[in-house]
Amino acid sequence: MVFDKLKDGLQAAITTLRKAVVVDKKTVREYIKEIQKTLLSADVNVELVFKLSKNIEERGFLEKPPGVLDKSENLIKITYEELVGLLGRGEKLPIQEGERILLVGTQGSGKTTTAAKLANYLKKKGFNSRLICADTFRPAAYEQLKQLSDEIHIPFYGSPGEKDALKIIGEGFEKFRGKGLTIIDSEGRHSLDDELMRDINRIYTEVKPEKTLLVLDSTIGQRAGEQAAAFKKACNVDGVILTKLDGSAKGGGALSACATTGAPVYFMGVGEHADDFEEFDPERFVSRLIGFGDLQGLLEKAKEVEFDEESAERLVSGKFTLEDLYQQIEQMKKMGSLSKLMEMLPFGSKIPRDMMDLQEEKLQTFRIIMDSMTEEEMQNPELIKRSRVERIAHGSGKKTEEVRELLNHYKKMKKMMKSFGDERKLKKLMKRFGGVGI
Ligand SMILES: Nc1nc2c(ncn2[C@@H]2O[C@H](COP(=O)(O)OP(=O)(O)OP(=O)(O)O)[C@@H](O)[C@H]2O)c(=O)[nH]1
Ligand SMILES: [Mg+2]
Repeated sequence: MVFDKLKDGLQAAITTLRKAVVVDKKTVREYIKEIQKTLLSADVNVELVFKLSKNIEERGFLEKPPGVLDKSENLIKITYEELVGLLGRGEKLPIQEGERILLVGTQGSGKTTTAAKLANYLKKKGFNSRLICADTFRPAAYEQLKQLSDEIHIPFYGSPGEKDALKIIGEGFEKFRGKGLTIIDSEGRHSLDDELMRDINRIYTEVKPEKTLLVLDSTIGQRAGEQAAAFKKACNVDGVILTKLDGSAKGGGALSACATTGAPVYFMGVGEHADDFEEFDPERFVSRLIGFGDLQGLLEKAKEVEFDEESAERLVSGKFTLEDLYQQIEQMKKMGSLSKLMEMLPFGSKIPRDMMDLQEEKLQTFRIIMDSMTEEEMQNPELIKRSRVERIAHGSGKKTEEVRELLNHYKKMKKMMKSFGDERKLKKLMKRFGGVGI
């Protein structure tokens, strides 16, 4: 798995912190020391590491934990925020059909592989990707990209033997007649020599690509920052794609150095295969490292839902009414798929699948049925016996079996809620995330 070491280090520090009986100065310092050690071993710049640990320490002591968070949870939240801060802003690269994307980078950084990965990724996003091999330096460049294009079924243009990259690019555009989205693979040389920069500058100036992306090998660690700065002089680098993060122990250094240089990392290569390619989102990334479920995704989703503390209290104490179920269905509509949301929660796996997979349509039916119930029935569903079932079915235009199905679902949910009652965590999480509609 990508970033195993970094992840293991951070999670070990967090586990130790969570196990501490008291969170005093000593515990906090030890926790921070562990975080420092982990970041330094991932090649994050020493100054950055010290700045980050100072921030965690100061905020950890100064800030009053918000809401229901305890001290150690607050420290984890602060660590999360500081790490995200270290890795940049996390904007998405805006790409449009018809654009030309030039890939640049030093030799072996992964340009050709990345060209294919990016084309494949964008194709899956619905773009008409095309590839052009404009590397006239490496003898086998044409064959390499052609083969990759064939594998992923992407139209390709190249001209083996042709020495003028600009000519090839022009012919490629002519062949594709400006249709689709074109990704151009360019030459790479050993180091940041003048010739490479001159060639890249020439291509950049003549082609005027809408996007220029720098492909950087993450195994060079924090030196990625220098490379980004050097390329920025030769062409207007819009962003960075970091490669080989799968095997790199120095990925943390490369990522943070790019952020410091102001070169946003948009994608990461995490293997040799065409699918080993991911969008880089600092918040999501750090959530994964810290391992607190997908914290960020959950926060985003729960943002739209207003928190109702009273209802959270009721749920965990087992007083779960049909009214609560109704509210939850309403909330779920706002939040999208329940199963997606539950996957993000630490205890999500404990929820039976059939409960998570309730169809949208079924929920709608349940809502209509509940609209035909009296207030008394909503608050006290145990009252609903046979004659009431018939009345409700008739009133809502639904079948009696459907009314019974709703009642069964309600009973199951109530039982489940009760079982969460001992789980102090649920209450806390619900408060923190704004009353997740289970
Ligand atoms: N493990 C791993 N290997 C990668 C990744 N990206 C590229 N590689 C490998 O790195 C090597 C170099 O990749 P290329 O795509 O040929 O690099 P390049 O920048 O085009 O090289 P030149 O054209 O010579 O400048 C190849 O063996 C790739 O398979 C990655 O994300 N993970
Ligand atoms: Mg290449």
